Amino acid sequence: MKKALITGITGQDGAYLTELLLDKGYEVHGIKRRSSLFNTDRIDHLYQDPHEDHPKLVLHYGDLSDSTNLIRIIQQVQPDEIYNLGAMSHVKVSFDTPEYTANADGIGTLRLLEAIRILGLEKKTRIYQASTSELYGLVQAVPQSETTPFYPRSPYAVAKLYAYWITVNYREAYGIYACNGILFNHESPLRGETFVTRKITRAVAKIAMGLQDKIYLGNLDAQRDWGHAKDYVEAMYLILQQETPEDFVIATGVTTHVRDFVSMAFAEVGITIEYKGQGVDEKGYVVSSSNSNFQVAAGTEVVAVDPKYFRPTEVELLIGDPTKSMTKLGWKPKYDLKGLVSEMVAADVDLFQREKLLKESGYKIKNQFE
Ligand code: NDP
Ligand code: GDR
Repeated sequence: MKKALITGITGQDGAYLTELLLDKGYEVHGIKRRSSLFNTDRIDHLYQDPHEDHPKLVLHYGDLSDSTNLIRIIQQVQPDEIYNLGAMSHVKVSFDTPEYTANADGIGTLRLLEAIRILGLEKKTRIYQASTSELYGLVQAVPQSETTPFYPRSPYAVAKLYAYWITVNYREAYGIYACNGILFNHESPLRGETFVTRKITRAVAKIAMGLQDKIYLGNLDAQRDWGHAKDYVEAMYLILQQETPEDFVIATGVTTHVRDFVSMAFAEVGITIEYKGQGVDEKGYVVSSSNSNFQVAAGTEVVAVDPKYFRPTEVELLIGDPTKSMTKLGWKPKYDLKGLVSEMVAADVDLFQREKLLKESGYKIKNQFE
């Protein structure tokens, strides 16, 4: 039985990858951070009582900023594969916490690679590094492929640039099976609530149900190549199963404006919106019509731009070229954007039904400190 160790197991990708590897018969070990609240929501359905004989999913406390902890866990687990998904992954937040981001996202990768060396596991343990389309940053050429030059535009992307190259360097210097997956944006109902897609689908559900009036967004002109996280974790697995270690772009090859994602999400609840703006200071979107299930009056402003969500330096256009992964890995996405948006909006509508029912029955959800 193969053993995998996943950093970032409590995140969106960690949850889908855990499910995939358990299905494939792996014993999965994950590193979770100590938190003052439970932080394992996304993997609770996969949880196994540690008192059982040979549980297939085992969680270890740890952090990418702590070498001693990483070395100890890797020594104990002796993994065949490490998936380094742990990161401070929010681009905008990285401008507020640049040093922490460099430590976790950049040096964290070095710590894992060094742990493999220190423990003499160069020939046993394969490692996947969660690299990102943010490396391309300021557009040099499109579509972006494995040979397109990088030009990172945020502390997050700069930290990930270090992680990318240290992974390549340890592969070349020490013969470690170490690979970068350069993944373009991928989303799902498990996506963190502050990334733009999930922020939009949650707001659309709440607005349609009368639980929220409006959503404030930043740059609506940005373009992203959005795929489904379920498809993308499959690619991570495939990258570590090849004969020789290489880096791969994982993308759909289709790009969409943030403003069009907004319209698509509203369309899922039967609301058509019209853009009234002439620029960031103008009015946002208003409803032009809505169906009978979700009543939002025509003319209501449901989307507005708030410059507080702008980034000091933005990545305007991402569109990936997945030719290499399609030909060498045989990878092909099963979801398209329409299916992804549909699934995300439906999941959020479901989520907020409960809140709506409570509100309708006059129940006020009280803050526990009131
Ligand atoms: P999430 O933000 O959902 O998850 C990040 C995970 O990293 C969480 O489990 C988080 O723990 C953990 N983490 C954060 N800081 C540390 C730390 N210091 N030590 C250990 N663990 C830490 O990200 P995704 O699942 O979306 O992404 C997975 C990886 O892929 C990330 O590295 C991201 O940068 C990268 N990536 C993501 C893309 C995407 O579109 N989703 C595209 C390309 C790359 P906690 O739950 O406690 O916060
Ligand atoms: P990104 O994802 O920065 O591409 O990084 P995000 O969803 O945060 O932003 C996508 C684009 O939407 C614009 N935008 C907004 N973004 C957020 N978060 N909130 C808003 O209100 C908003 N309004 C407009 C952004 O400016 C941006 O252009 C994600 C992360 O998962 C990274 O970890 C990963 O490496 C990359 O995808 C690939």
